[in-house]
Amino acid sequence: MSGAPSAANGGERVAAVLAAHGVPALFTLCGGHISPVLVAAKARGIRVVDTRDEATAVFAADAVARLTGVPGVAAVTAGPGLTNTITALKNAQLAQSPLVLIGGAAPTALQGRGALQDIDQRPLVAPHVKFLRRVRRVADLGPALSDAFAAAGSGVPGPAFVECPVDILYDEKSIRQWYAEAGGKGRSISDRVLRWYLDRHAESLFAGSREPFAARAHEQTATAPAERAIERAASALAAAERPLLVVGSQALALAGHADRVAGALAAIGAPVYLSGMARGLLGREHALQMRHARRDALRQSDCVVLAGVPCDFRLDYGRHVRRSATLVAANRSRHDARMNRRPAIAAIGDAGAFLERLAPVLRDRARRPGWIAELRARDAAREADIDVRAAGRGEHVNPLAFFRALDKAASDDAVFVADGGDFVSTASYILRPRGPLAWLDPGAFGTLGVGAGFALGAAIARPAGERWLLWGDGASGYGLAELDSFVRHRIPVIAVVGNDAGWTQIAREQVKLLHDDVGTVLARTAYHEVARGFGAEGIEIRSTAEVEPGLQRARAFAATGRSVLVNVWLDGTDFREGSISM
Ligand SMILES: Cc1ncc(C[n+]2csc(CCOP(=O)(O)OP(=O)(O)O)c2C)c(N)n1
Ligand SMILES: [Mg+2]
Repeated sequence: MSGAPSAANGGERVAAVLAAHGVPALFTLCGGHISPVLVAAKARGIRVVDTRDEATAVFAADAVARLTGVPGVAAVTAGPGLTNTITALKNAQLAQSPLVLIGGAAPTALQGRGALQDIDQRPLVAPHVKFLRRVRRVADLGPALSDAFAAAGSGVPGPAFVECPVDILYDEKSIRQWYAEAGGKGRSISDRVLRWYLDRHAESLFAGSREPFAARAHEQTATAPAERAIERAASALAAAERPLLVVGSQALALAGHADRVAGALAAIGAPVYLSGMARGLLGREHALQMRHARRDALRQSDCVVLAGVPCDFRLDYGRHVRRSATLVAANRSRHDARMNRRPAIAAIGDAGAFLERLAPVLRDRARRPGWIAELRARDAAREADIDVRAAGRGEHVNPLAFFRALDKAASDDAVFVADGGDFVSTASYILRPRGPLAWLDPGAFGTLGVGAGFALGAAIARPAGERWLLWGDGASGYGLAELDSFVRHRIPVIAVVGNDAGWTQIAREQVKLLHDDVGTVLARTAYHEVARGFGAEGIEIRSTAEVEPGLQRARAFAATGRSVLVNVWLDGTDFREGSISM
């Protein structure tokens, strides 16, 4: 708990609640409506990270939330500041990532009267958040923000929005003076009525704001599924010949429990596929972790546990799981647990807590060495196949060979951020995240443009360690201007642009089906020179021989606190042939 003097202005009240929750940074792009929030946050020692696009600020808050389990926070100005966040808000909602968005708004007395940047923000934001509060009194600001934190992190996590009109953020004296001036000095009856009205209005804005105010912090908690469901799941796994676990992002919603969830998986002993934020949970290598041919394994398995994974397009709407298999779904969301396919056992509650509870009940009864060996052999065969493909040489750089080299070069504390099409899908098969919470991708919304914001968020959540921002050349266009933010904030990021001069993931199918590449072609742009313009380092890699030295130079720059962009000219590959997501 952290207090604030009772006369605290609105901005200070907001900052006090952020401080009480241990918020490490406030991501923003400035605007007159939110200035008091930024100034008060800085005064409280909260790092203010200003970006070049409001979407970046929200993506960064999303990444902080995913890596720490505590809602990330962004503040944006009224109107266009807020409209620019919508894609990032939706992405966080679909990824079930808890964040708090603070939005400015026109002065309360002028809303709906044509004030600057004044729009009705509720209908715009409401579909994308799980909590929305339009604050109208200074005294309500602190409680509204505390409630936003509580809502964002509880149940199925997601974004929360608090609208803070500018006239409740400044101090009472300034606002009263402002309203007095707005009332003018006219002597007519209507002038006097206006002044009376504005005086009453100011009175209501500040009502109760002289009472003592203390910021409330909300603890993140999670509900574990019912004991009965855990016991039934344990019995089903113990009876299975080919048990299989698929663990997804939601199992890591309590980021601080990552090691405990990893320990539970090791103790359960069944083979595991990790997806989304759960990638890397078992480290770079683990005897139980399989990386390839998930579909085949799912089709073979007679008991599948989906821990925090819905049956959406990534599991072919549930069709990857055999009809006769016993399906166990552990999920905070009742809807997600049942989507497209009714599980035999629905364990409603935190998926990580489910695994933690399952391990001691199951003990070692689901360890099947023969089945594990079969899957291991298939994994090894796929790795050997990748090696063969990685050995192929063309004019420029083979993407598979590139990621094999990057996997060797990156440090043990590296965090990888994936933003793009085929280039990053290839990365997801080859790069091995080093440990828990060391891989960030957009999630179910498949949003291009998350990368720069995610890298900023990762830098705040994990100040030590390398940050690799893997960009398709198409995707890089959304975030290149943030190299400016990396440089200004002295946040070293190693950005890698997979330059195949095109939106290849789309071109691949479009050309095959429609025989035209219209709209999918880019140039071999000199992205590394763009980076230099922003004050970062730039490295160009055009051939295989340049890959290893180029990566080592990039790491050396980052180690001295500099950001660097590595522009890699890619050759075509058929590695992603046939993969299409709808
Ligand atoms: C915001 C957004 N716009 C468009 C798409 C559709 N889309 C998916 S992958 C892709 C191509 C990405 O190109 P690039 O980043 O260069 O990666 P590549 O496939 O070429 O490796 C596009 C346009 C999307 N997912 N998100
Ligand atoms: Mg591309």
